[in-house]
Amino acid sequence: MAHPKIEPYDGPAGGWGSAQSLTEILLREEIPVSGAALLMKQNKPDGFMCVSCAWAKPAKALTFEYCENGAKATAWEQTAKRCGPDFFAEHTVTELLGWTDYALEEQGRLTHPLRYDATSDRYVPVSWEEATAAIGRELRALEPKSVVFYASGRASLETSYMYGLFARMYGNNNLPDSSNMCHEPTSVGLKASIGVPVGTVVLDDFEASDLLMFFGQNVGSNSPRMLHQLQDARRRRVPIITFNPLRERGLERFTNPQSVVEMATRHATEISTQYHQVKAGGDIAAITGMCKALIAADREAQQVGRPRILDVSFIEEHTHGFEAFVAYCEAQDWAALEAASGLTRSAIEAAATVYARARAVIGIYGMGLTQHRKGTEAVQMLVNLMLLRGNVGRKGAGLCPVRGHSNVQGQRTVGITEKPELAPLDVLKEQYGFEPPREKGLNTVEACEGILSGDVKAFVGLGGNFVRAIPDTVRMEEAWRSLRLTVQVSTKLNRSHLINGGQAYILPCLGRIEIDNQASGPQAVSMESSTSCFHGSRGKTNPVSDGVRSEPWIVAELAKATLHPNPAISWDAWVADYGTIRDAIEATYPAVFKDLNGRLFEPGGVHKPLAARERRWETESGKANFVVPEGLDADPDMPARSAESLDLITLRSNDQFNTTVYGYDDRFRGVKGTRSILFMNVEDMARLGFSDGETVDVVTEAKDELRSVKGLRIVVYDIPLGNCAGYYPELNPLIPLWHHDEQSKTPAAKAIPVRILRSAAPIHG
Ligand SMILES: Nc1nc2c(c(=O)[nH]1)N[C@H]1C(S)=C(S)[C@@H](COP(=O)(O)OP(=O)(O)OC[C@H]3O[C@@H](n4cnc5c(=O)[nH]c(N)nc54)[C@H](O)[C@@H]3O)O[C@H]1N2
Ligand SMILES: Nc1nc2c(c(=O)[nH]1)N[C@H]1C(S)=C(S)[C@@H](COP(=O)(O)OP(=O)(O)OC[C@H]3O[C@@H](n4cnc5c(=O)[nH]c(N)nc54)[C@H](O)[C@@H]3O)O[C@H]1N2
Ligand SMILES: [Mo]
Repeated sequence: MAHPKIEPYDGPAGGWGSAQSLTEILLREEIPVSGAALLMKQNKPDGFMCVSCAWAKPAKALTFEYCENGAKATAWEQTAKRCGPDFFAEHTVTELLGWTDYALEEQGRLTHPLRYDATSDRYVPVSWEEATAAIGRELRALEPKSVVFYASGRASLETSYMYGLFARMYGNNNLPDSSNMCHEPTSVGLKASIGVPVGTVVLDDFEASDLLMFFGQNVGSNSPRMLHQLQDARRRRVPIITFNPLRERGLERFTNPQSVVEMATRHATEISTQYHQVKAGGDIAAITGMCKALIAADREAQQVGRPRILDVSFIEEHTHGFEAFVAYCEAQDWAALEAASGLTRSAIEAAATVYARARAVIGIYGMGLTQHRKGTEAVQMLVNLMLLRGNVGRKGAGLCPVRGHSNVQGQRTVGITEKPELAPLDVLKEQYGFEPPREKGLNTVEACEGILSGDVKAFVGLGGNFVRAIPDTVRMEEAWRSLRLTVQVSTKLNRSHLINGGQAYILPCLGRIEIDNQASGPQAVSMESSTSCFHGSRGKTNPVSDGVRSEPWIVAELAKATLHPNPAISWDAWVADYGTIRDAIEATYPAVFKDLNGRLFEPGGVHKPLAARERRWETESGKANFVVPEGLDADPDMPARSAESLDLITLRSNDQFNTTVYGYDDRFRGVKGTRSILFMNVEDMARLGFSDGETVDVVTEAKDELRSVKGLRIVVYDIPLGNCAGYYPELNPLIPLWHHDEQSKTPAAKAIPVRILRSAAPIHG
């Protein structure tokens, strides 16, 4: 690896930096020409849906409806490199464990089903028949409650529906998914507050909005196509207010790489009109302050006979809990709000002033809001702010959680959930004539607890890199080895394959970009975007190898090998024609998926009906609920913190998709050639006696065992006092498993109490 370089980057998001970074990856993956032609089909009606983020796909697509990172994801999946049996013959699993995440995936696409052979410590080729039969045998021998069926959020609606059904027919609701580590506070918080577990805005709302607010979402790296909506909004002089501890480039300025004029003139649009560097976990306090300011301004308006600030008729007709919420806000003291948010009263009031003037506001948020001990309360606090001025269920206004994986929201819609009440079990019972399990299943954190305690004995993963994505990686890796069976359906080699159970299988699958030929011809699949629109997707390139199979095929074979035959299901017929899976989905959810097959390629997608958009509140109170948080503290039950303690934020770079590391540069943050970084405030650094560029170790300040990551290089950075930041997944060993959102159990990856130690042994890389 080249020498790491740290130097501030002053280019905009998008722009020439983006064009160059994209060219580099196309060349590295050895697909410059076909890659470029392929990208023209990305996110278009009748094309394929990007395998990167879940951002909405417009009805009128741009010529290039993709972004730097979506294109990188396509290049990464469509690489010319292959990782077949020869590779595994050459390398033992023990050897591969010493490789980086980058090096593992960089071997290219997996081409053959593989079985772990303990004698040679290698993965060896196995036939599909043998693999599925052996897995079926093991699963039949196990107690169903001891098996976990994980899903990362990429698999299609069709695959996910079959997978959930398979788990339930097998006998459990142990269906954790990546959203348990991601937007679960959205599913829990929005459901309780406004009666829908998902965002309420659609793409058109952006055109009608006159204020956008961003809380903890890094648009420039993680959903760059959204920058077009932001640029349009700024052209209409719509203000954008951002709350983020870090000054993220995409939230500062953007040059549209698809605009010849902008590229030639190096013109950049300013994105945020106010940028508040809130402390990690300080959002509840910041938003409370805004609400307090609005309530005060409303009282004042009332006294002098000016128009009200609060939307009183909306509050009366549509909400519950208003008085208690007002009492809570008024009881808060500004000094405490300032301390907990890290913002000044005047900064918070400035945000409130702009909010009070706007007619239609969209509240956009991501992991900065959800991945906290009080993540669900933070989401609900944002809802409170929106309710004060009736900003839900109105054109141009609403909540916009930016979902992660391209079909993570859709998986939940078709039954991937550990919560039995969220799946239509009675319908499934009727439709397929079996008795679905009614007991609550395991979510991600509970599955980890089960693995630690030994109650969980087998793990099946539909995509993802579970062992790397979860908290407490070192402890979890150790416990993982005692699993009896691990099965990973995957496209590329990752660490979860190498921490194998007693019996371990890697089942390589087709990616969404590839043509999926079945008995009735080439198949389409479907997914759901962040804005609850269903889209069809057709593969365009030849399969990477004859050895791989489609995800629906693999799930069907596993089901057939495990379950008793059921006359109400022909897994083979489903695989022969995915349209019949969509018919089955429609039969299970008739209101949601009405005529899914007929409308699969409608430009702009098929909207899922959402009660809250029409101001129907499917909550316990029958109203939209104001929810009073328990307190301002983002981390309620940490022991007394030492003076050396900092809150660590784990982040994505601009060169990764979750645990998939595309490269070692984080252009926007000025880091080149390394991911072993600790961003620190210059004053904290001086106060604690460290210097810029020094190598340090980081330990978790936790009541139980010692957790540490060694050999991080300090980079002085513009970050609030008391906070520091570094990259996920390298820092996951620092997150205690118990350090999760109290309500949704989403690991709290954004404010981990840590201490920094002078490094015993410098390690670079
Ligand atoms: N290219 C690319 N695209 C992706 C992904 C990827 O890895 N790469 N991942 C996908 C997935 S699964 C997801 S979930 C999304 C994730 O996308 P994001 O939701 O953007 O997640 P993070 O990168 O973790 O960044 C969170 C942001 O929150 C800020 N932040 C941290 N703590 C706080 C806080 O306490 N308060 C506030 N207000 N802000 C805070 C951070 O500075 C950062 O800018 O992106 C998806 N899209
Ligand atoms: N510290 C910290 N931890 C975090 C986070 C954080 O911000 N900080 N973020 C959390 C979040 S938001 C998420 S969503 C999780 C992500 O957790 P996961 O979804 O489990 O992880 P990914 O890195 O997205 O999974 C990558 C792997 O998926 C496989 N894959 C890729 N495409 C396909 C496909 O089409 N089909 C199949 N079957 N497999 C495929 C490849 O083998 C690849 O190696 O991580 C969480 N962990
Ligand atoms: Mo995510």
